[in-house]
Amino acid sequence: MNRQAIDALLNKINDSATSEGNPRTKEIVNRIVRDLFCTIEELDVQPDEFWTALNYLGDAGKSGELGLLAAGLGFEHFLDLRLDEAEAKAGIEGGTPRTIEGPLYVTGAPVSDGHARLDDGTDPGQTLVMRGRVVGEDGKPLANALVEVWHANHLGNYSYFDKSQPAFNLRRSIRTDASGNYSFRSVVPVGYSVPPQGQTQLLLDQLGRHGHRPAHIHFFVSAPGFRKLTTQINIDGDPYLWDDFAFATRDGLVPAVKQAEGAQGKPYGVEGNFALIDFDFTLFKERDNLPGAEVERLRAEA
Ligand code: MBD
Ligand code: FE
Repeated sequence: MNRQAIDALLNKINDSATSEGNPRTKEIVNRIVRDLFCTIEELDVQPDEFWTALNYLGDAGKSGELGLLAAGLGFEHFLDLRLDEAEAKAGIEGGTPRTIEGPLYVTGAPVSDGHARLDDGTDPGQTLVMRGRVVGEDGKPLANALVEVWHANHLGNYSYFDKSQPAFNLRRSIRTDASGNYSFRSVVPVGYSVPPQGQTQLLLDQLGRHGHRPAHIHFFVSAPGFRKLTTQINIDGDPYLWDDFAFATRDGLVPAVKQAEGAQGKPYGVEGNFALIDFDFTLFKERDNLPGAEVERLRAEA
């Protein structure tokens, strides 16, 4: 089919609107339909291939894997890079890099002042203490900033989605103290892998790709008047550190994991050997003329 014939059909479809609708939605959907028509034409996509794809998306939706798919196909990282670019244009550069939220955050985790313990003592992973400060771009500590943290257990599974774990296991919100300090005690996580029998893995197989993430810990860091930071740190040494199926590893997000022991653990109620990570988060002041850093998306609520 030639380009004019495709354009004629697209015009017919677009012109079938009888009310204004939502102009933004119209613009985006019309564009996507045009791009897909062109893909079908240029790649000679057959009807059975088209219906397979449509049913695939339906199945991925039914099994709750669309968020996983968005991460695995690189969309979520792409949105990060676009926000980075908008910030760079507004003069925001440096500081703690952002990286993707992923689909496994749950709202409503318990809030603690200064310090929290995330695990319930049953996880066989190595004890971990992570600590640091939340500072502004001027390096001044931010008291009362909120550090929301969530990560997987020793099997790479997240509470709430993994019903075998207690509510809010390995999920907490910590308010920084007067000096901008936060700390938490937990266990060293293990990398996540997409469900091996799920829709995401099905597509990854077709693409010749794996569905593994390196071990990581997620954060939202926020304070009034500052741009919300969505980020993660990675556990150094993980075989998938720079081979993340969601493309989220970034320079500046791989802190040293120190081995600590004895009196060092005392402030955190830890005895014996443990892993210690020191990490500061830098927040930038909110500015006009810049897309918000707070992303609205449907999130699980426990
Ligand atoms: C995760 O834990 C995650 O962080 C992402 C981005 C996708 C799937 C699982
Ligand atoms: Fe994760």
